[in-house]
This record gives sequence, structure tokens and C-alpha cells, in this order.
Amino acid sequence: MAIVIIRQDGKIPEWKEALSAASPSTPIYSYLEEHPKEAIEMALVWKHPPGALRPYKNLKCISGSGAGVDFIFNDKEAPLHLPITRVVDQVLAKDMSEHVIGVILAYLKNLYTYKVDQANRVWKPLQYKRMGDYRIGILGMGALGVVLAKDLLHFGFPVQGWSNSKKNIEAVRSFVGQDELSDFLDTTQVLVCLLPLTENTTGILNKTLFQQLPKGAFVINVARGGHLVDEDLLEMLDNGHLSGAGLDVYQEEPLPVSHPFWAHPKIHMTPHYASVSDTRSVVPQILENYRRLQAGEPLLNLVSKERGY
Ligand code: NDP
Ligand code: OXD
Repeated sequence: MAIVIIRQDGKIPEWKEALSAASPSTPIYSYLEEHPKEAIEMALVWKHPPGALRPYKNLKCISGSGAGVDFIFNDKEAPLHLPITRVVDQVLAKDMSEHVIGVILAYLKNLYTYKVDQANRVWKPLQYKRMGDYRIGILGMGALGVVLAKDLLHFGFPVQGWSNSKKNIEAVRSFVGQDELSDFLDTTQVLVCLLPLTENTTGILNKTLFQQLPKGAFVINVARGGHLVDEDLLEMLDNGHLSGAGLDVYQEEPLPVSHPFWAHPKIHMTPHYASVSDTRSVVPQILENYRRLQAGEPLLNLVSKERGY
């Protein structure tokens, strides 16, 4: 009975140490070291190389170590019939909320523009923008979207959300499904994408959707690069329909240096760092699932294979 960690971002030692400290009797291995493959029952994965799960014939669960699991479904060699779990964590949600609020405030308070003006020694006060005048629309009202919505209310923003199922959050208008998407977009001045990447949401941030936003809207994508049609965003920024975009995720990561986003004056980029699983906070739910797996109990934070999230 053991756990293998499979990821390529240099963070295996951090995860191994945190898991071992919390459960010294559980054998934890890096997929890169010699280890008994037949003993592995749980694989803790983050953007693992496709096919990396193949050697584990006794695997009982694929545990994603972030919120999004699109990379697991994309591995056609993965044993997708096994239970797949993901991270649902208050720290991850709060971190995301802080990041998105930071981007919204930098936009509304013109901080991006003033930074450029400073570099050029330009003194040019712009129209003052107040939070209460800008409605924030959140695509995806799940573990992250709901926390963001509630935090935005504290800042005085009007807030609305779009999801598959109706949400009952005081003071947050809930829009559901394709039928209500247009009404949601019509009244959204700052759009935040916090959807999972699935068959239904791939390419959702496209020209048709942008055209339904009011002129001058600002778009924030902190979900996945696959949600955005890059050329449609560039067109809508260049023709002035959108006033800017804050991007944290990209079709290809790291974003190739030749990509037009890098030098675009209306695009404000961060390197897929809006929110990062904190091992201190996340390790207990991984180990609880490992215990449940052995006890034959229902797992926490199960992903639905039908919905893809
Ligand atoms: P959840 O699964 O908790 O929430 C997903 C939300 O999207 C739900 O409200 C769901 O509706 C809604 N949704 C899904 N598909 C559709 C659809 N076709 N139409 C309408 N609504 C839909 O996910 P999380 O909040 O935990 O995470 C969201 C995403 O954020 C992750 O999948 C990941 O890609 C991204 N992420 C990015 C990070 C970063 O650093 N940039 C960090 C962490 C996550 P319903 O509630 O009705 O099911
Ligand atoms: C996640 C992410 O999905 O970091 O958790 O993108």
C-alpha cells in the first residue's frame, strides 16, 4: 500500500516531505525513484507525462493535486475507469479570490496605465472609476467562483454568476445554462472565467461571447488557456470592443516568446500563478482519501466522469 507522486514542476520533494510528515507510516514515492510499482494504490498527479500511470497495475485512485483535472482526462492512457479526485480547499479559493480582486482593482484604479505613464514621465489623470459602478460576472460558480463572489460583495461590487445549476447566494444573481448566458453577458462589465475545461467549455471565450459583453468590458481568464480563442481576444481588444484582459493561463505554457500576448498593451499577464495548492492545507484531504480508499469508504471531492469536472 503506497502513494506515488507524479509531476514535472520540481515540487515532488515538497509534496513528499509534507505527506511523510503528516503520515510517517505511509510509503510515499517519487515516480522518478526506484519503487515497488505493484504496491502503489494512489497516484498523486499534476500535469503528469501522458502514459505515466501505465506501470501501476494495482492503482485504485487517481488523485489530482490541483482543482482542475482536465490534464487527467487528456491522458488517453490513464485508467480513467478508476475514481478521480481533485482538490477543494479554502486556501486555494481564498488565494484565487485575492488574485482576481488584485487584477480587477489594478484595472479599475488604472494602475496598469499609470505604471506605463510613469515609465514615460507622463502626468495624465484618467476618468475615476468606482467599484459600485462595475458589475462583475463570474463564469463558473463552483468552489472558487463562490468564494470570489462573496469577497467581491464585501468590496461593494455588484456580482452575478453563471453555472450549470442555480445558486442561492444572497445578493448574487444566478444565471443558469446556455439559455441565460446572453442576459448574463449583457450586464457584465468585468468577466471572470473560473470554469473547468471540458468539452462544453473549450473555446467559450470567443468572439461571439465577447460581442455580447458591453463595449469597454474587461476580461479575466484564470481558468485554463483552452477556454480562450486567442485570436478572437486580440481582435476584440484591437477594435476597441474590449478595454483589456488579465490572463493567468494560456493554450501553451510557458507561453512561447513569439506569442502576441506578451507585447500587447491591453493584456496583463501572470504565469499560471493565480492560485497554487498549499501542501500544508491540502495534504490532510489527500491522506484522508488514502485512508478511505483502504477502508472502502466513499472518497472526498470525487470528479464526475460524465460532466468532466
Ligand atoms: P468547480 O468544479 O468547483 O466549479 C466549476 C463551476 O463551473 C461550477 O459552478 C459549474 O456549475 C460550472 N460549470 C461547469 N461547466 C459548465 C457549463 N458547461 N456551463 C455552465 N457552468 C458550468 O471548480 P473550481 O471552482 O474548483 O475550479 C474552477 C477551475 O479553476 C478549475 O477547473 C481550474 O481549471 C481553474 N483553476 C485555475 C488556477 C490558476 O492558478 N489559474 C488554480 C485553481 C483552479 P455547477 O456548480 O452547476 O456544477
Ligand atoms: C489548479 C491550478 O487547477 O493550479 O489547481 O491550475
